[in-house]
Amino acid sequence: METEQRLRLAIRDRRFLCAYQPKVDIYTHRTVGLEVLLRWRDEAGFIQPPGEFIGLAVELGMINDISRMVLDETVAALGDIDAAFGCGTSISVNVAAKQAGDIGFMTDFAADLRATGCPERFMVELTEEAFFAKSELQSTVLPLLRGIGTKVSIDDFGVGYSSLSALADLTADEVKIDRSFVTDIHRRPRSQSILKAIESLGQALDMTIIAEGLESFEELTYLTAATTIRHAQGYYFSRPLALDQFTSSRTISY
Ligand code: G
Ligand code: G
Ligand code: MN
Ligand code: NA
Repeated sequence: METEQRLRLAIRDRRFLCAYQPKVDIYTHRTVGLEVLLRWRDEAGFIQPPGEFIGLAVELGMINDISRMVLDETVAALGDIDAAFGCGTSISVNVAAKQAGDIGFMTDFAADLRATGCPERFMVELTEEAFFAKSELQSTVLPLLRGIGTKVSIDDFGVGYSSLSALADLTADEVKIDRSFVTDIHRRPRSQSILKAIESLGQALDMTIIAEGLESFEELTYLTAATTIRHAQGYYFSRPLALDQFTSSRTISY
């Protein structure tokens, strides 16, 4: 069967599951938030990462249905999330750039967030590309989200289209430093310079800074010794896991 048809059936049958990856305070090792990362359980029972099917879903106009499913699943899991991580844990959901440019969808999505009864617990992760397109995002969507208390994060920062001056125009609560600058940061002076620049900009603009893709103790040590960055996310702390994996001793990552 063609991937398109398989994806259609997967949406119809809701064959998706959410993996959660902690955002961690690197000083206390406390989980401050969770990023929701979608997985597809295919017909053969294999778990497919979103890399390819998200792109296809965007192309085929199916991504908005998927996003609603993600939000539904996450809302249904809030009780378990609170039990595992505490009541204040924020929940980050990814929104593709193309969705962010769809004002109709974003308006509905904001209404769905509000309907959860706790929109202030959610954060929406948008890539630079979404911000770069500007359009009505800045004038309509971001104020809408801000109005209901939902936070906004700039994902994969540093590899997209925005210049540092474009960042100055943005109003976001968090900036996630792309993992390409975090990998081996302790022995890559150029990455260190870029990270420092993002750090001071983030500070000046009052955004929380989070380092993505942290995998090693050496990277962690660099962050604590040489920067003021306090939050990180990556395999060093945890892979994206099903919620029940955080509370059981068996850990199967996907
Ligand atoms: O886990 P990783 O392979 O888990 O994710 C790959 C890409 O898929 C990332 O860029 C991530 O932002 C994106 N992604 C994961 N879940 C979702 C989702 O629910 N919606 C959208 N639009 N993108 C997602
Ligand atoms: O939304 P975003 O594009 O940032 O998606 C995050 C992606 O990064 C997901 O595919 C997730 O599985 C992946 N990821 C999370 N932590 C790590 C890490 O420490 N190393 C690597 N290589 N990938 C990671
Ligand atoms: Mn993300
Ligand atoms: Na990212």
